[in-house]
Amino acid sequence: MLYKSLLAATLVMFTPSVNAQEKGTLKKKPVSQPLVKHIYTADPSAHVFNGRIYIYPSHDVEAGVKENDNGDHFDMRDYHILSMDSIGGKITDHGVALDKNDIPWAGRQLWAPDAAYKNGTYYLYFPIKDKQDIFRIGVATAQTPTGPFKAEKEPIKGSFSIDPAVFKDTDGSYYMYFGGIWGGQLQHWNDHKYDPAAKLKNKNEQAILPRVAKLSADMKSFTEEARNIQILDETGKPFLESNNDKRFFEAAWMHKYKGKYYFSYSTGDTHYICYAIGNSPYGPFTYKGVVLNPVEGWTNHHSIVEIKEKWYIFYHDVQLSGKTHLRNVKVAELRYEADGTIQTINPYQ
Ligand code: FUB
Repeated sequence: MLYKSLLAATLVMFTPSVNAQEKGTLKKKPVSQPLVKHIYTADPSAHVFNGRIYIYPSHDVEAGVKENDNGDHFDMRDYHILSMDSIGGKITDHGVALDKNDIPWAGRQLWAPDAAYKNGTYYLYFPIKDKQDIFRIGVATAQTPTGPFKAEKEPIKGSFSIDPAVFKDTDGSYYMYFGGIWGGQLQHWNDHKYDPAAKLKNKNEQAILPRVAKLSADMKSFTEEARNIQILDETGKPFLESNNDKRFFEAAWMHKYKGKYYFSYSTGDTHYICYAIGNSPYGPFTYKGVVLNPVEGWTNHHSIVEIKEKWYIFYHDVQLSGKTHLRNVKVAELRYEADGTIQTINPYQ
């Protein structure tokens, strides 16, 4: 607690190293600057609670782990929550909100989190590998949006893989969207069972689908077995693995705009944030286009949120470090066309 209150002071901005633009590792001029520079942050899930903007990011660190396709080099150990009054306002780092050593079932790699609020309690949802090295999704609670959060003794029953995104529908129901292929292990989950021998799909097979489950009233369990989310092309066909510039890879997010459900996600190895629109929180969703073009760094991950009648995308790149596992969160305005489609954002000019 003492550590937390000491860190809760408003930030003194300083750069951890010479930034990537100065080093020449950023190829083009970015449209947005890193929101904080004193720590590396990624995968920002933004929410407005009591009129203040809170960002729940991953906290990237240099763990000295060799880079591989499993993402072992993303070896994060805790979360820091950031907040600000308004876009462009002063940012506060609220210190350590949850440490992996305080999660009873945790193994390694604390990846992209999300948060929700219900009836006086804040819920932090997080993926981490368990002691058997299998990704599960956990939940921790606090009485304030910045914690400190207390983790439940076990992961959410029926949860697996990574990147939880919790959406509150206008009828008060909450849904969790999740999943990520490659290092996120989604390819190992078939019929709710983990198959260590399962492989990624071949180019001509149907792409692996993200998952959704409705949350129970206590926000700590699912009311149902996770369902597949269908993402269809404009002719109604599901994507094949070869459609890797449009198929789901990781980083699910859901938002609602003018009564429609917008499911957005990263295409991973082709680095786009795409979106698809549907009429139900369960889908099916029809692919509509690109929200955010590729950023510098391998991963692309985002959240979309309405703040004071404007819409924003929170995302990350590697402007500060030039290294794929040491990212920095950013924000840019997101605009819709009159027909409800989203204008594609170019992160560089
Ligand atoms: O931060 C670790 C992983 O990288 C996230 O879980 C993925 O979405 C990607 O951003």
